[in-house]
Amino acid sequence: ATATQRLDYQAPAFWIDSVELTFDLDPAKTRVLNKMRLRRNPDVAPQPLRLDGEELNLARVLVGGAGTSFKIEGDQLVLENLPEGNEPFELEIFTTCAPNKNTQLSGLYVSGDTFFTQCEAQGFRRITYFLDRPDVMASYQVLLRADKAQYPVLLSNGNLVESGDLPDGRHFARWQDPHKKPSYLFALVAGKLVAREQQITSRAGHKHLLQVWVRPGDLGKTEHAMNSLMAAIAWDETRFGLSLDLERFMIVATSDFNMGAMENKGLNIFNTKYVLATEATATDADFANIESVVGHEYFHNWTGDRVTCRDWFQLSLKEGLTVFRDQEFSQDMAGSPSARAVKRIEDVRVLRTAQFPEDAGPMAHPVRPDSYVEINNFYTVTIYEKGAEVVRMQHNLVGRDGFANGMKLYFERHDGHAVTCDDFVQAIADANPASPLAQHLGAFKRWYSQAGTPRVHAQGQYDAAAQTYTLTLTQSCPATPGQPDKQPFVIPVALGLLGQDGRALALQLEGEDAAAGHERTLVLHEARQTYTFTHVAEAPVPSLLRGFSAPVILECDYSDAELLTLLAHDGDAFNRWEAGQRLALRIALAAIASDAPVAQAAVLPPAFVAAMRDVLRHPQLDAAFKELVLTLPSETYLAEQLQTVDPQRVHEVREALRAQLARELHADWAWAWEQHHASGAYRPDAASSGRRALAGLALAMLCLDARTSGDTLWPGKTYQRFKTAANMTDRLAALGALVGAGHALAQPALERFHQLFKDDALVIDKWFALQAGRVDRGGDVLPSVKALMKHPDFNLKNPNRARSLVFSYCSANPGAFHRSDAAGYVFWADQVLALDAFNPQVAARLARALDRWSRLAEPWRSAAREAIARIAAKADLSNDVREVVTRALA
Ligand code: B3K
Ligand code: ZN
Repeated sequence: ATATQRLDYQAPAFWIDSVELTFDLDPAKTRVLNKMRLRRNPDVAPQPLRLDGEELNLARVLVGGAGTSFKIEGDQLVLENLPEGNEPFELEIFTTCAPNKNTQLSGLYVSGDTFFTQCEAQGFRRITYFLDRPDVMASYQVLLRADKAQYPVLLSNGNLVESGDLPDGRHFARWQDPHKKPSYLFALVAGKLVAREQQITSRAGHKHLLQVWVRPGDLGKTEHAMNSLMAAIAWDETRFGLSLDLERFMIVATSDFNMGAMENKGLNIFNTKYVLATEATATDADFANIESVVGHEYFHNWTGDRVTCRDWFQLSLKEGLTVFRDQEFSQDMAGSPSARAVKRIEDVRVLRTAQFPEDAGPMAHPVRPDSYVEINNFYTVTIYEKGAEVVRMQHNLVGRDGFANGMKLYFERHDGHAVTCDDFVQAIADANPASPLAQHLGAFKRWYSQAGTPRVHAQGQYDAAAQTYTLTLTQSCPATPGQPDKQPFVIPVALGLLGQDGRALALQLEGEDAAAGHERTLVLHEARQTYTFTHVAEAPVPSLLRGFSAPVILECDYSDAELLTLLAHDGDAFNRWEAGQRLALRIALAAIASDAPVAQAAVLPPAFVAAMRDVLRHPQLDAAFKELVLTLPSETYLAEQLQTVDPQRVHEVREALRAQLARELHADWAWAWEQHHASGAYRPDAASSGRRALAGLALAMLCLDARTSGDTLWPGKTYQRFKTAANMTDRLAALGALVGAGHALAQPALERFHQLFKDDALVIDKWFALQAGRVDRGGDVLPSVKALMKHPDFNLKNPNRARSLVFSYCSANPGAFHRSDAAGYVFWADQVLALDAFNPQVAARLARALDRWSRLAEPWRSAAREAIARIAAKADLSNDVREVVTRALA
């Protein structure tokens, strides 16, 4: 397979103005008639028409109603004898495909007894021959025909214009999309589905019909998704003045889906995981995810659908922007400043534990990549989460109103077009000509072109005589594949200064007439810059990169005392949390590096334990925030700080520190549980879910401590809680506490849980995931994962199930996965190969689990390399997996 290069972009030689698609739906053989109106692109030299098509059976091609000659070259249909000149002409193509054989879940496929499509990025070519590229935007009219009893519901994009019965028990529905769109936004659904419906009137005064379509038994689980959709619609109107542009907006849920959800115009298709929820079956995290994914896909209606990407290298144009929008939405929904900060911390945690490693590994790529072999491999945390950070920096550099104006200009300029990341930044800058963004535009755009996580080093110097504080910031960025040298980035550093007693100091820079508030943002744009603050009456503690104002690694030589001051007093909640994480990191890294046995090396000093107790017992802090502070940095995050990683040492050190926190704060955990566990009526709001999160952590710690103390009271209470819990969050927390502590009650609880929920696939996913993700004790997780692979409920072909068991073990449980006998890696390679035989996209995700192999210590390093090489040695790998393992071994 050859790589596609960004700089090779060429405008299409033809435009497709309109498409009429007719489907005769049949699982084994669906017939597709594709009638297009095309014309030559006058800006491009005359050339043959090359249409993409994959796994299609071609029956007939007509130009202007008459037969024509054609060639098949690889995956393209080539037409040379087309009318000359710029007049539109009609092209008809008849093909068939086999949806029931489509195990890749890309294109038209069957899930249960229902037809679904997934066309992004290049699935439309698996439905019909087409110019399957995002810059070809056409008007779509779709006629669906199918057996009425088996497929009573027939859906596609846009408005239903006609429907009725046909002979032989068949029926039809005709849909018309009022908006032009690229082929990746096409969708159809056909099957036995029911809808929750809602009529709304927008702020703009228009009426809309909202529908959430699910299998008949699931209707009772759609309320939260519908509420989230209504909230998202209202939010986009208020925050950005963007209204729903369709009479009807539909969400459909399927249990077979490669990812989370898809923003097809007017017909979003969702993984059931991000639609279905009741308090009995879904956790607080599920409720929050549903809100954010429903929001995300809805927000795409403007950022993605109305303005789309010129080519797939511009993917972050829609994804980074839309993640930024969904993160802002979730923060606004969370409400209080503290709840917003909790959401921000959670988002940063994802960035740092998933994107930073990606940016430091073999798959590192810029937010706007330069080349790819398989575009599906580039739906990454870099494109999404780092892309969102790059948008957030723009937002912060021009201010909230400035950004709103920038968005307005972006839509004025580009509505209805397929554009580039440059076009976006240009619009934000042009709407804010006096902003630091406009001032440093060229350099700022390096965030799009340079991969790697920049490091910012901060050095402070206090001059008591002069009452000045001088802060020197230097930046650097490590080499990444294909990019040995980097130019300086534009890095907004939001900061404040704290006095020794923790109060915020006024900030006045040299040359300024007066102090300007207690927080400001420095814009670091050179390799090294120095800032002098004046009228500083005492040696300050700097609070830097507040709110995580840029996606960088901040190095600052804080003393423990300074970090304790920040943890106790910082007015910025993010940095308050960060100070605690830095302290824990420091302790853990020293213990990991030490030659002493874990039991002696991994010890939390009394000051740290006391600080944790103060946070836990703090009268003002929110429970959700406490839960985040009291959670130690993950094994993955710890490993990222090391040059050479002994994953077992990392695991053991973290477990030892956790056990100490469980032991020494025993009375405090018991207090926290008593204070927070009482559950009234279930509500998934930020405050109540924060209380449940803290109570859950307390229970886990109390059970963990019981493991060594021999206490039977708390495990007994936990089992009781598990049995009587009124909602899934509490029930799963109790189950997780028993399983995590390896308590004897875990087994009966797991059996009972399965028995209770055996008919609910999403809950059974949790049951698998909990067991695959549990704390490893002496290598006991892998044997149980292998046993679970043989469980009658396990099915590798269902992506959710594969993720719940195989990914939870290989990608989310480093202590269990990195076995010194290499058995984890052997298992991984087997599963990648097994998945690749029928679903390359999912296989390639799993193939990423060993991205960071070259940092492992021996014997893990060699064993990992061997496992990757075994995959690479397979002759008939998919392009997807081939690209991942080739990069890993490069
Ligand atoms: N745009 C889709 C992702 C498509 C993934 C294709 N492999 C979902 C989203 O980001 O909203
Ligand atoms: Zn998206």
